[in-house]
Amino acid sequence: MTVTDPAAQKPRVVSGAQPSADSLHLGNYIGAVRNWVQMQDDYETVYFIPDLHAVTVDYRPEELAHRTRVTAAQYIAAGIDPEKSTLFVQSHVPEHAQLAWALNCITGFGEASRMTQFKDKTQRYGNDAATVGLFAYPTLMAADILLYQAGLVPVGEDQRQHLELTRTLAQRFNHRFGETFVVPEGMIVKETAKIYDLQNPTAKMSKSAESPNGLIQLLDDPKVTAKKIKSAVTDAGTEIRFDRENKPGISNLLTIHSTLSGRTIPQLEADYEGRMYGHLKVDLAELVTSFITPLRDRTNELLADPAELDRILAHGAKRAREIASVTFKDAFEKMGFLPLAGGF
Ligand code: ATP
Ligand code: LTN
Repeated sequence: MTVTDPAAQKPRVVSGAQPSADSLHLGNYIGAVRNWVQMQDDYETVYFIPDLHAVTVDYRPEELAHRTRVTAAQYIAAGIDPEKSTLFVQSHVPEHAQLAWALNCITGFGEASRMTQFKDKTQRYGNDAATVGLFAYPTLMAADILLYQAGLVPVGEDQRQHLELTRTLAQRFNHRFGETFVVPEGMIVKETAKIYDLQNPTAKMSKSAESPNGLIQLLDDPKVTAKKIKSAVTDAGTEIRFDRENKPGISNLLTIHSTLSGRTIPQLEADYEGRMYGHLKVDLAELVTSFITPLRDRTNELLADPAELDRILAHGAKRAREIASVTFKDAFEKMGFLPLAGGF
């Protein structure tokens, strides 16, 4: 099976993180953005801010544009290079919503109803608050991927089912209308790259955390970050050992340490043999704050010049449209729509 656009030199990668909070968190960085940065040299990378997805649940219109800029600034501060990668805002490329409509029309109602994220969010927000947009979230995500003929999609484990649906829809479309889309592969980050809530270490660290104390936001004041780490929930016992079952709190702290320090978990277990939980927390607070501080400063610098940031995003949208419009036109023609004379 081909996983590359025949026209592209390297396999193409597509991913994004929603602008649904005032800052990305450490889980987004470790589980997603960090890998995206590393992929820039070996792949043709397309990273975007899925703002259309962010409005599928309740949100405040006055916050959306700012959150979109913050997310873009955080991608760049973390190392996404807008020259190497195509970096843009989803709503600036209208083909995403247009192709999503076509995909809605080949997706079964039952098939979409089985998506666990939809079921979870419906339960969380209540049946009446769940919109048709939330129901169609996975088909929009499929459009995001298929428009770019992506071969690989690096996401967290929570997105596995959406990727499976994307593959099914690509195959179904190709079968029904003729070969159009690359069928993408998921690149699901390992369980060890999943970061848990500091106060509730069996739940994933999430923007919608119950308590802000469990969540390390990349724009938090470093003093606040240090405090959150020092008051992280730990487990009974004293031994610093990785054991997700019996020691979820310590295991989470070790994972964060390992990803930021580059030391392996067995090395860390040896380093901390005979030492107390408090030692690990103090070191980790230092490690995380020295990682976050420059990232935060760079983000704030970028946000201080919104016109420049918007220019970068406009440039990215232009590049994205060059790819997306070709796939879109091909898909619509294959579906039998009358082409617009002179083009769109
Ligand atoms: P959140 O739960 O924080 O709102 P999300 O999964 O709903 O995040 P995004 O912000 O779009 O939505 O996620 C961006 C990426 O970050 C995804 O690939 C997701 O799998 C990953 N991610 C989110 N939370 C974590 C976590 N705690 N640990 C590792 N990766 C995570
Ligand atoms: N649902 C994704 C965000 C997302 C995405 C995409 C990721 C929207 N469209 C396309 C990869 C490719 C999430 O991680 N919550």
